[in-house]
Amino acid sequence: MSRPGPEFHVISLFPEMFSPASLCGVTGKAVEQGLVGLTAYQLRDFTGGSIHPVDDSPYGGGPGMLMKPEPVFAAVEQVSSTAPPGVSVLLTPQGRRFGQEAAARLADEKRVLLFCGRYEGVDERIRPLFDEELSIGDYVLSGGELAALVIIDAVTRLVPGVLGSDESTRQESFSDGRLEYPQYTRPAVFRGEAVPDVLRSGNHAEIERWRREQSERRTRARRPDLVGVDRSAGGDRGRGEEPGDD
Ligand code: 6GU
Repeated sequence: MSRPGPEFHVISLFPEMFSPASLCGVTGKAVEQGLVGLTAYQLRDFTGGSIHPVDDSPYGGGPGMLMKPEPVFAAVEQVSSTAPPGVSVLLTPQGRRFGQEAAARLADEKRVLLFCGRYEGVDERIRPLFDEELSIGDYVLSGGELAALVIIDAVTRLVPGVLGSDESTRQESFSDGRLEYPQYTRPAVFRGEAVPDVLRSGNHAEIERWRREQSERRTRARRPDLVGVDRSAGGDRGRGEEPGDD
């Protein structure tokens, strides 16, 4: 029987960066239980000899080094030919922004190949090798490795059986485009701050109504882009009081 989630195949100059994902936390457990696969390959192993470099200077001049096409083609072609069919992704700050929707889409694949760009970029001729290009946000990382780890984590959480049923229900709340409501545990009063009475009332209908309203309010204040409201109306930097908070 095939596994419920994808096989991740990552090609990188730093494959050792992926060991923690195989060993720790939610992704580690998913790998251990065979719910997803995770294999990291050293790009240098595809150069056909130790003296062959993986990078070179750009034609036309300019700063930095680029990843050469030959080892990238060799690696992607070999991994694709042995792994089940699926999608291949180039990780680059120029890619489309990765989000929960892309995570859900990748979770349905049998195989996800992630190629981690390094140096100042890649030779343009490698782009057509990939089905898509993804970025995790508008900032520059030193390489695609951390982006690959983010994607592996977000996708793995969506694979059936990876999370307990409580946690998967909670996860779904981000998929409906709302931020989570405020939560509290004991003590009932901490440094003078009390837990809202409604949460201790035992009235489940009221609790649910309060949570929905808080969720809505918080989303409008912090992420107006998620509710289709003009961003400039906000000004909250992510941990201030929501308007109307008491
Ligand atoms: Cl996928 N790669 C790099 N180098 N930087 C990034 C990124 C990817 N996503 C956001 N910044």
